[in-house]
Amino acid sequence: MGLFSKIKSMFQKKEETVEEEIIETEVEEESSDEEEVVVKKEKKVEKKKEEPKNNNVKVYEKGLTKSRQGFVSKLAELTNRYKKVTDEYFDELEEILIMADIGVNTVMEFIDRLRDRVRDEKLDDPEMLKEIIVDELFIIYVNDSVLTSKLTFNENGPTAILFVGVNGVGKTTTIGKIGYQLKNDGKKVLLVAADTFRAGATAQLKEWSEKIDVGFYGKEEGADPASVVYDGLQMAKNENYDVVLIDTAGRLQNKVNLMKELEKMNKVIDGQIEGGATETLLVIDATTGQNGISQAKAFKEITNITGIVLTKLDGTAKGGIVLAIKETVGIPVKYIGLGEAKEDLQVFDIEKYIYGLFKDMM
Ligand SMILES: Nc1nc2c(ncn2[C@@H]2O[C@H](COP(=O)(O)OP(=O)(O)O)[C@@H](O)[C@H]2O)c(=O)[nH]1
Ligand SMILES: [Mg+2]
Repeated sequence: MGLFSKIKSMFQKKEETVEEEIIETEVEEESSDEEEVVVKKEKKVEKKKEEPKNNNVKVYEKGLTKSRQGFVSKLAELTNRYKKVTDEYFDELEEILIMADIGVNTVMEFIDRLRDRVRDEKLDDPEMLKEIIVDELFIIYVNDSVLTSKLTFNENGPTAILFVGVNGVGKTTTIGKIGYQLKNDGKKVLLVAADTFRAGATAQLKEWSEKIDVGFYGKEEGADPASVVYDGLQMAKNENYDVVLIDTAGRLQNKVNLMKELEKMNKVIDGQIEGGATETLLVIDATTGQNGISQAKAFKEITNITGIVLTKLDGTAKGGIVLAIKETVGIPVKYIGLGEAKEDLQVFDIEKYIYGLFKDMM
């Protein structure tokens, strides 16, 4: 059995158990028309979202709908159209994967590997290739690296987590969402507004702190970000906060300045907390595709990134970008954003992701 089949049977078993619990609705559903079924299924997802700890696969399914409908349906269509695996088949497959923003180099390497397998295993039926394609995409992601979605926490004293990324990618929103999850995990959370550059950024973070009911520290617009971090950490220590989430301004246009600014903030954190910031999370907007990959490369050059948050996956067919990031940047995706609300953030799970992306294909 291939990897995908394993993942599929894993999650479909789970789905069965969930459905058993709501057997009454299930009966009603069977007698109603298709539209009603869709509505009811959506309600189930909503219900799950109220419990952020419940990392249900349905959230992945829903959030990856656009990606699935995009390139996965194209893959299925390709398979139906070709009776035999030919050079033209590979050319078309290559194009579909590039369109899904998997990244040209990744796709080339992937196609080479696929060609080798087709030759070695004497496969010529596109139907059999479908599962191998999924397996190989999975292998690209896992590629003998340790897959750590978990955040590292500081054992003694507050944990500081820096959020970096260009304007508009979803940093502030992500801080709100992560703050919400951490708070639900029983941690005392402080949001620190070190994006003093953009007008309204501080107010926006404050709003989030009120929405999720956690602490907040900020200064006036134009204040020195490092001084905001300093005072924020003082507050965190005095008031026994567990986690400090620090919002920053990601002005990549001026790389040298940004590098200096981040260095200065890190120095302040190092001086206040032994071991410094345990995480620097880079936030990337999935809808920007290859542009997001370039941002990741640029940020990697100027500071030590420990993980990536990929936002707005709900609004794009470019779900393949997760694989491209791992391949080209080598930094694990730790969270994915699947909407604008406080619940719309998931710890990244490659198995659920693959399932959400390909579930209609087999
Ligand atoms: N659909 C969707 N929108 C998002 C997501 N994350 C953030 N946004 C939206 O993206 C916009 C910019 O977010 P913001 O947090 O202000 O970005 P920042 O400039 O990096 O701090 C806002 O309208 C957010 O609601 C997501 O996962 N999905
Ligand atoms: Mg912001």
